[in-house]
Amino acid sequence: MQPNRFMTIERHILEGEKKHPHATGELSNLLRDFAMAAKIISLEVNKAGLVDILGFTGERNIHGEEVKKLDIFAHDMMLAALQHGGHFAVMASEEEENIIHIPKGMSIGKYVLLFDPLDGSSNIDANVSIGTIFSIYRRVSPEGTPGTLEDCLQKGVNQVAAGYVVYGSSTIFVYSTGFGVYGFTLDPSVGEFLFSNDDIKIPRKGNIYSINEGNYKYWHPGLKRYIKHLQDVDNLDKPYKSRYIGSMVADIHRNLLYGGIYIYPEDHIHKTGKLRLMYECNPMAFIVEAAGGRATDGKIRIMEIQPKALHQRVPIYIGSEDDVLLAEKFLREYNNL
Ligand code: AHM
Ligand code: MG
Repeated sequence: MQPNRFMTIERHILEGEKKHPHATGELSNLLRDFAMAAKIISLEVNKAGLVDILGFTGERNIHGEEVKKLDIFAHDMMLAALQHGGHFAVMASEEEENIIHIPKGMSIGKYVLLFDPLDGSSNIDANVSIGTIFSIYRRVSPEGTPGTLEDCLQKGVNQVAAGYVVYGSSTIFVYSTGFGVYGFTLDPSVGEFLFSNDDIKIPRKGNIYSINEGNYKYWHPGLKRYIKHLQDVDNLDKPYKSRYIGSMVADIHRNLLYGGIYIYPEDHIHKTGKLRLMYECNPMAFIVEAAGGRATDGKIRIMEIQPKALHQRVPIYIGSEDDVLLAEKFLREYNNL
């Protein structure tokens, strides 16, 4: 189906809600709050290069106001947009060590929010794509009480919604509640996210691999052989393309549309990988699986891993199903040689 060009994200969420007669509308409201936070972060990201031109000095701008680092700005904006709605019991962010309680005086809701406010932040100064990632769970602790760490440490399979925003050549918001994956592109002239990608499905097999190849010497033998296999014209009609932005959210978004595999492996330096289970791997796994893809740590489904700590890191192999399956096979066959 061709997306309706004048369907805003707000209308799309409302239409989706009508299909679920028992929906309370709460999830819809909080997704709308996200869209608002994303618009504000997007505006600020677009101004990033102007900081020097406008004479900002790092700590204070020309008005004597404190200049926040963009990832801290994004973190604060997410809290500002989402804390007040009464939807959440507790939150956690990649930028904060501990769980974030809802401030006193604000109502406490039944959902739990985990987010990475600005992923790929080393790319900001070079005008390269970055993103925001979020994940929503239902609380497990009793309603009406403050949320707990246990609410946050749920397996990815318990997510009720997840999504991301890529601030790239344009800003795109992608979300899923488990049934279909939908994309909305920000039209800056009207300040609205307009429906651009209906029911995104990842190709069953792609021809792109995304991995930091600079770490080759630290890799285990199975991964070395797998990547060599993808490059080897003796095994394939055509070698795979190598594409690595260094912003997970942008790399996975591209592979979601074109097909392929994204890997941040465990290796001799990164013993448990680099990326965070709760803020990066689970939400991206939820989206990619909802689009028909696969996400594992090389053996176990990402969303089946029982989290032990908020900032836990795990290896990740994510993307087109056949590509991830083949990577797992190489790990099984060659890692212990
Ligand atoms: P960040 O959360 O500090 O931005 O780090 C996460 C990022 C991912 O977006 C990206 O894929 C990865 O780190 C890149 O790491 P490396 O530079 O080791 O390849
Ligand atoms: Mg991150």
